Amino acid sequence: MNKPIRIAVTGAAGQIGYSLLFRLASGEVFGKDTPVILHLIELPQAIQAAEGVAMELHDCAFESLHAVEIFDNPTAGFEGVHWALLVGSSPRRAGMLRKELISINAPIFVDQGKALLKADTSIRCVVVGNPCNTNALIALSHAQDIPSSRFYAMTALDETRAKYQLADKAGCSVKDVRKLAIWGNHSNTMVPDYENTLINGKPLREMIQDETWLNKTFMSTVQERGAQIIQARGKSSAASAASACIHHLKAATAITPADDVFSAAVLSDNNPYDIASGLVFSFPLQFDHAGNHSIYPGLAHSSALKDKIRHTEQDLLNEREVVKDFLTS
Ligand code: NAX
Repeated sequence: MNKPIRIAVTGAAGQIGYSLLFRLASGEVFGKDTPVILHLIELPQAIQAAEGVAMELHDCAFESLHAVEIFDNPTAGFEGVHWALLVGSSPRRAGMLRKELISINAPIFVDQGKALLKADTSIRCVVVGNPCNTNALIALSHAQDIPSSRFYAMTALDETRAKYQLADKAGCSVKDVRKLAIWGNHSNTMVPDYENTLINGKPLREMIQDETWLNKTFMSTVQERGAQIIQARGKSSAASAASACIHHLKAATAITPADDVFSAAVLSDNNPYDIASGLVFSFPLQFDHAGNHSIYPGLAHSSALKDKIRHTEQDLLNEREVVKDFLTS
């Protein structure tokens, strides 16, 4: 047996938590020989629901699930953890502006950033709770002893949404779609980069020549997918978001193939694409054997796509302005 791995999940009794925890417990990510200890972190009023989730986790009798511990605060909940998955956040209510949502969530991520200092020295953190890029920026700014390169905001769901659309249009398998980068904010300004995507190792445009579909239908389908799902299901994406989080963990713990990239939002300092510093911005990444990432360099863009990337950069600059009082200098 390997050494146990402790994984904290905030918002453990929420929709995404309900899909994510079972897949973490199953051994799917870290292997069946790695015991998993889950830290379920919830608000005090949702602890009873978290206890119900814990019962169900035990009832699955997963061989790799070593223990489930429940916490009503991040300071105790993050103690000794190797991965922190920050899923919980305050939801957007009817009539609430995005700016208000950002301000309500900011203090949560100040506290969680500070609490992460209790984690294992190897801690890596994935922020899922929205607005995830800006929440990650706040958390990393308050966890200054932890290298900022260990913080990601999740854009893997945007990547898998885009991958499916392109595979469906090209009539190929999703595994044939490679080098699909997601740029910027996990909001409807995010840019799925079809210009650099490969299908079966060839430029995508050799397979898909329908420019109107690419520029309009594809782009808006991916950017608006979250809203479409809410409209159809009456609830936001949950199983697909949990699946994307699993996908992120697998990608971040394996060497990225040379002909592929994996997208996640990371601190933009010293990036090779002239994006402003001090943002948590989604880039195409490659991971090495030690779990360190580098931003994949040298991708070229048309002026139309460059404009879209500038627009999502501005979106993040605006969000940063809203939370400037919650950032450490
Ligand atoms: P739910 O409302 O079902 O669950 C959220 C849970 O978080 C609740 O149980 C709540 O009690 C808990 N919570 C709230 N504040 C907390 C805190 N300070 N500490 C611990 N727990 C806390 O939401 P769910 O559908 O699970 O979505 C969670 C977050 O993921 C939302 O912010 C949502 O917008 C975001 N998403 C992010 C995605 C991404 O790709 N990055 C996609 C899916 C999703 O929209």
